[in-house]
Amino acid sequence: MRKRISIALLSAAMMLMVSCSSNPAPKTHTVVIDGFKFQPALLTVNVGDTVVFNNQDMVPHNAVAEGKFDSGKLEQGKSWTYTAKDKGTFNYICTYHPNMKGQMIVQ
Ligand SMILES: [Cu+2]
Repeated sequence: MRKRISIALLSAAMMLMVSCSSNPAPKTHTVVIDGFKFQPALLTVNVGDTVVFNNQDMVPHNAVAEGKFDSGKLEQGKSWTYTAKDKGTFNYICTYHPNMKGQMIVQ
């Protein structure tokens, strides 16, 4: 009887440790570039998450946060994946069309 209780306690303690120590699993977010817009234009992610930029427009675009990330030229249908490493608020643009603006908040 006593042994059974201690095993139950041990497994409960282990479950608690697992749920407390692990960060939330990384997520994948998608920013679709369509109609000369980043959609969504404002995106909040956690460190470790990945963000896929996918260009659906017929013209090339990019996503550039100066000193932070640069997708390179994205032709129609092409994707680029960024893994969020540093916390902060990052404004980015398409350098071909500087009126295209987006913001990524990494927390
Ligand atoms: Cu563009």
